[in-house]
Amino acid sequence: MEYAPLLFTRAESEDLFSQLLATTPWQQDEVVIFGQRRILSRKVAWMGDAGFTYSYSGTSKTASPWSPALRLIRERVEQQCAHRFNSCLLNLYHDGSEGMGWHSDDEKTLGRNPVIASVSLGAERIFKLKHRKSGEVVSVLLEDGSLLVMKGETQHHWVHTMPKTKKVNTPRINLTFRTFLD
Ligand SMILES: O=C(O)CCC(=O)C(=O)O
Ligand SMILES: [Mn+2]
Repeated sequence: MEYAPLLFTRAESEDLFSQLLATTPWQQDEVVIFGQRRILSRKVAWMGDAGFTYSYSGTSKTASPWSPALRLIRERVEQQCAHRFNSCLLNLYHDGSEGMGWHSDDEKTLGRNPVIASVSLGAERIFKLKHRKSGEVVSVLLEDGSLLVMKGETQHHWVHTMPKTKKVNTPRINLTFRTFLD
C-alpha cells in the first residue's frame, strides 16, 4: 500500500471537486443486502473506456464516457503509478453520515492482484484496512488531493471500509481507478 498526500494542490483539488460534482452523471446507489434491495444516500457513478459493464454488490452498471476532469485526473494517476486504468468508480459522500462497509475489491474481472488507485477530494476522512486473519487494523487519513494505491495481494489479505463519522459535515468525492481484464 502506498500513500501520496498531495497528488493535487489545494487549488487543483478544489477546481476538480466542483467540476466533478457538476459534470458527473451521479446515480443513487442500490445494493442487495441479504436479498433485499436498498437505496443508499451515497451517490455513485461509473466511468470508463467504452463497453464496460461492472457488477457491484448485486447490481450491474455500464460505464459512462470519461469526462474532461476525470481524464485529467486519470493521466496524473497513471503517471504516478506507472499503470494504465480503463475504468473508475466515483463515490460522493455528502457528509460523515455516509460511508462504506467492510469489503475488498476482489471482483474476478479485476484479475488476481489488482492495482486500485484511490483519489480523495474534499473532506478528509479516515479509511481503515483490517487483516482477514490477524484482525490487525490500519487507519489512514485520506486527505484532500491525496492518492492511496492498493496493489499486490492487498485484496486477498485485507478488507477495507470508509466508516461513518459525526465529525465530518462537508462532502467528499472518492475515485477508485481500476483495470478490468478483457
Ligand atoms: O471512499 C473510499 O475511500 C473507499 C471507496 C471504496 O472502497 C470503493 O469504492 O470500493
Ligand atoms: Mn473498495
